[in-house]
Amino acid sequence: MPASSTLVCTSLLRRSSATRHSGLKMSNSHQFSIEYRQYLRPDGTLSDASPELATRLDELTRLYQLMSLTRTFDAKAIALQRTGKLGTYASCLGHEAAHIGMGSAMRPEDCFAPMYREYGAQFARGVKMSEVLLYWGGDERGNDFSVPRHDFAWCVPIATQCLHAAGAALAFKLRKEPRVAVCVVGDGGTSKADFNSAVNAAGAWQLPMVLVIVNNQWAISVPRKAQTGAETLAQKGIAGGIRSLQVDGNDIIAMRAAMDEALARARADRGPTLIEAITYRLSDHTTADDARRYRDQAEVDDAWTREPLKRLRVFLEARGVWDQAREDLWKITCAKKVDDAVAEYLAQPKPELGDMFDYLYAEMPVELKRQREHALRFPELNHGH
Ligand SMILES: Cc1ncc(C[n+]2csc(CCOP(=O)(O)OP(=O)(O)O)c2C)c(N)n1
Ligand SMILES: [Mg+2]
Repeated sequence: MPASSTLVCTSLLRRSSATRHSGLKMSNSHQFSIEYRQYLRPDGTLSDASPELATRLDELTRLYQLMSLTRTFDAKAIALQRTGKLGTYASCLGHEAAHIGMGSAMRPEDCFAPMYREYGAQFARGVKMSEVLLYWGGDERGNDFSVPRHDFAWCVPIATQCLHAAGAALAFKLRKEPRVAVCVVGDGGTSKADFNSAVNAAGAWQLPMVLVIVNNQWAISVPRKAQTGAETLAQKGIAGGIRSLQVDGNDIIAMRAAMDEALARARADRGPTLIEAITYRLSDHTTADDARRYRDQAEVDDAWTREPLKRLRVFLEARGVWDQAREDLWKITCAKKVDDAVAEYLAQPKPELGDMFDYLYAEMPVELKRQREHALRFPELNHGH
């Protein structure tokens, strides 16, 4: 990675001057730099010294198509929720580059530990759109992805997936398998002990792990600034001895290149990486939220000027590999793929009512047995999605 292609931000936290502490031995341990990478600017132009990926127009077109498909899926999922066909749904609007940069860089044998809105990463890995819909429709079988079988299920308890990923990475290391565990956590999630424990484990054992913080500026209604006194979220990795950097999470080229590099290092047993992907949650937190109650529309409008799809489209059009006709055709393809997924989801037979009791305990506790019998006495509960 050419150093000239990066903007280097330096955070210097100095201890008070040595002269005022004469007699005390001072150390310089608080000095560090956080690198920030952006190649594809919001206006679709490319900075100098961009990585080789910027010349791979076929691959970038494929990534654009996947980002666009994910956005079509997202809009449809919200419409399904609004019309009573999904229970609730966490939108990924605005996160497409961060998510697809992650998922597309991974090898099938790597292991992904998602939270709850990284569909783009999962689609890149083969998870089906109908499986995502099934899960948000309240059916846990959606979590049992047909591919990849070894990825973790969605993890709503904030940041716990970081520990799962650290465990998987430790297993890969002990077995000497050239595989990497990738976990994703939100800006809010970095305030949790689970995240910090995972950072500690990854640093102490130099695990083959990539931790991606998707900093979308909000944890439901809590803004990034209220989450932590730390100037960057990336620096939380430095405390654990992990190579850490910031990336423009709306720049697919920077995101993917940073992932490629981090995965290659981890695979070669050269240690973990923490990537803080800076993006913005353009949607409500979930369909159960109304973000207008706590954030200004002006902030959202401003964030739209940096969103990830438009800049990539402008970039591809400027190189003659994309145009309005291709866009129109692709939109039709996306609508068809999403409609097919919705049909597949709606056609799924419901699980048996007893299933929600049956797989928790080897021996069912008496109270649960009683509840199960009670529920089965009302079979009408078992109708319809
Ligand atoms: C342990 C735990 N505490 C609280 C919650 C409720 N909760 C759900 S999402 C969320 C905010 C997460 O914000 P962030 O980590 O920034 O991720 P984002 O939703 O923005 O992607 C919270 C507090 C939870 N799911 N789990
Ligand atoms: Mg967040």
